[in-house]
Amino acid sequence: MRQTFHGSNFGATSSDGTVDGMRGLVVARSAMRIEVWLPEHHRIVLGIPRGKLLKQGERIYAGDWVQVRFVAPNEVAIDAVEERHNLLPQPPVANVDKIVLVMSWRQPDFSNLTLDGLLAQVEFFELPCIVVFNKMDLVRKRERPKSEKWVALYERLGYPVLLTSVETGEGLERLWEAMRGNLVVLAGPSGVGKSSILNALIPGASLRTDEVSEKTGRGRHVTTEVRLLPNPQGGWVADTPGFQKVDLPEWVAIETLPHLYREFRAYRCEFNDCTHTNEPKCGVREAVERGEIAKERYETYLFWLDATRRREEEEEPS
Ligand SMILES: Nc1nc2c(ncn2[C@@H]2O[C@H](COP(=O)(O)OP(=O)(O)OP(=O)(O)O)[C@@H](O)[C@H]2O)c(=O)[nH]1
Ligand SMILES: [Zn+2]
Repeated sequence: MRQTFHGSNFGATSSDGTVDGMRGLVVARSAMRIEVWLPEHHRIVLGIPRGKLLKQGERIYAGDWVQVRFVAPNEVAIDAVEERHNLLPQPPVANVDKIVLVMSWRQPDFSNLTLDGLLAQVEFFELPCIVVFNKMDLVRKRERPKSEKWVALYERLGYPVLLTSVETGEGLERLWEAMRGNLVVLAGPSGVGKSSILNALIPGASLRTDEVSEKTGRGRHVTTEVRLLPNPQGGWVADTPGFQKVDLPEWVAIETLPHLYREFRAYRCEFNDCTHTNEPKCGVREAVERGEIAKERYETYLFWLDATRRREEEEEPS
């Protein structure tokens, strides 16, 4: 976790010798309410943003580190928001350290197309990520070689892969190890076991996919509350899944997609804006032909490229 402070006089000593600033982590955020964890006090208090902060249009999200001071025994004023190093949208979570991308072998069946789409989103945010293949108890003996082939493919790309089963407990110790001391967001398609994993780590926890409607000063808003749950092993886990849409979202532009397949970046093409489809002297296509880039990856790339192109055409005003 980041230990430095940017552009602030955090911790400045005032004339009476007391320390002004204190750091807090926003662990719950809804339209109506902000809860702040104070590491120095080992407790969670209510956070009230200072009027100046709101006037400046400063937004506050779960995962934000804020500078606070007590105004009541269980209440702090939020004076400033520290610079965040990333912000995941929908629902917003700031300063995410790691994405745990969960897939299953069966129920639902493993889809490398879905996984590659999710990995592209992870790359877009430049987030560290681990890939979890859950429900390993459902892999039949004769399916093992096939599953091992996929594991090897993603490991070759540099993504750490863990094989787990919430049913048998296989691989969970290693997963907890990987989630320790971070702000982790679980992502993955519906039904793969994200909620079961969270519940195995934090008994009683469940992943919230519901939206709550809240009354604010400006009328009713539909917002999703985001809460960070304390990982008993250290760190935090968001109680809402990341990348809820398995489709590539609209912020992935057609020019961006080639950069989101990490192994493509090592190759040079004749054209800087090469889409790696039918351009001459395409380094990526040559690498596919030589077997250096897996054809399974290139195929999903073509699928997502086509899907992105069609979406952009639909969006264009006619
Ligand atoms: N056999 C087996 N079943 C599992 C495993 N993990 C989860 N399940 C089951 O799979 C089903 C879906 O699990 P959830 O944890 O709800 O999946 P999810 O990813 O949170 O799904 P959404 O909430 O729809 O996003 C449940 O019936 C779980 O009991 C596993 O490792 N093995
Ligand atoms: Zn190319």
